Amino acid sequence: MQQTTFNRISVIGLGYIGLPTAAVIASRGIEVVGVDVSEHAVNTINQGKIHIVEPDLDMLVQSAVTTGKLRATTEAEPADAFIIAVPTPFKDGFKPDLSYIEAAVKKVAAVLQKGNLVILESTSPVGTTEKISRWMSEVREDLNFPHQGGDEADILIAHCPERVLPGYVIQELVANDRVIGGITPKCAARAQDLYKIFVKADCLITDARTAEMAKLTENSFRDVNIAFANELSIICDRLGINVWELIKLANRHPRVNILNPGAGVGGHCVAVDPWFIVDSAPEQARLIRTAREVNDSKPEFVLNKVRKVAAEFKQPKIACLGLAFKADIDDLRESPAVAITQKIIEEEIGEIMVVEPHIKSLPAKLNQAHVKLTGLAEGLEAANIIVTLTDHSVFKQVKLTTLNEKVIIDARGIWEKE
Ligand code: SAJ
Repeated sequence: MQQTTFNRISVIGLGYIGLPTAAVIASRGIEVVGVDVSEHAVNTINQGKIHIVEPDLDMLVQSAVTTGKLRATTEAEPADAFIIAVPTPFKDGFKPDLSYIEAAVKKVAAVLQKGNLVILESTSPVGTTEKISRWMSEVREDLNFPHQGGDEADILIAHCPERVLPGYVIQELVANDRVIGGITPKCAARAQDLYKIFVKADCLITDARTAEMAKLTENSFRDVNIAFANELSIICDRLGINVWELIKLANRHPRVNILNPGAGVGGHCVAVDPWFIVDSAPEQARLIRTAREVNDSKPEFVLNKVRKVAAEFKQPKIACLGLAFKADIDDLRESPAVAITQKIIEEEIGEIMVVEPHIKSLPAKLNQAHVKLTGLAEGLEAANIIVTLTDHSVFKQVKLTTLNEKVIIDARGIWEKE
């Protein structure tokens, strides 16, 4: 018989998506068991603390752990529903790496009971949710899965991609619409019951393949639009036009809304997910592939500017402003700003001041004798070349007029926009 309530929900993967989701569900009074392979993460969470940076998450986790509604462990335990939120990076040749999902699925399969719901939240190539059904059936021949039994299956499986913006996760988890794709309609309906526990917006039902493609489409849409802005910036550089002024003017058209050029596209999402579409339909995904290539070429374009300008100085002193992959966060993962700074360091283009107000020490690969992590004022003062790589709010407060006599390579348009 179909259950109507969830007494215990397990979240597999306690990272940027899994931990906030676990804490929000626990805050609704449901028992949540979080599972992670990292003992450090598990121990930190069980002390009511967090191992990642996300506004308001610390308070939420602390209260969920204190009230006994959330606990973490390294081994899967039985539950009514399982939410899988593990990473899906790509491997060589931009091929999706599903090994984290497969490992999580096999762990969950071992503790499954009739009537359980399994939800995949990780961004995944089309067909992954059906793969999960097959992987689970290999481990549990005693149970019937949706790819075998359809709506009569013992286990229900759905894909509900996360789509929250880092830095706003807690509010977007509750406020964003959700796309819920079931392998069967019954799978989708059951997953919808779960999301209604904490989502205030619409929970839109579809099939699993469409839900998988919807998530990849959202991030590819963003990537293609950023690529358009980045390509414009390269064209304008060649034609001697200020791209920021150009975009401001073009955006005054009622149906034009161009995004911001930058130092490249970073993070684990927008720079990765479009490759999953390219991998599934290499012949057809021409625009999506080209957009990836345009965005990935932008760091080299910025570097070339630095090399050219530095060659004109006897003693180049370069202030690199920002390491994070985007504004006002401390996340350096897959950051074009880090890649550019690292190249400047490796090529020993000059003395280097790194200004990144969100970190306390330099990552090992940037920590060299001719490199210093400095405060903003100190870095600006000492430099003869300033390169803006991340558009942190604090950088925007600096007045361009105070930087007279310095050469500025403003990859993020912080001051160009003035
Ligand atoms: N960027 C630009 N110019 C812009 C906007 C962004 O260069 O105009 C750069 C950023 O600096 C950054 C990269 O793009 O390096 C990605 O930043 P982002 O803010 O576009 O996206 P993410 O990776 O933080 O989060 C995205 C979001 N997806 C969309 O907005 C369609 C988020 O909703 C997803 O949940 C997230 O990916 C994810 O986890 O997939």
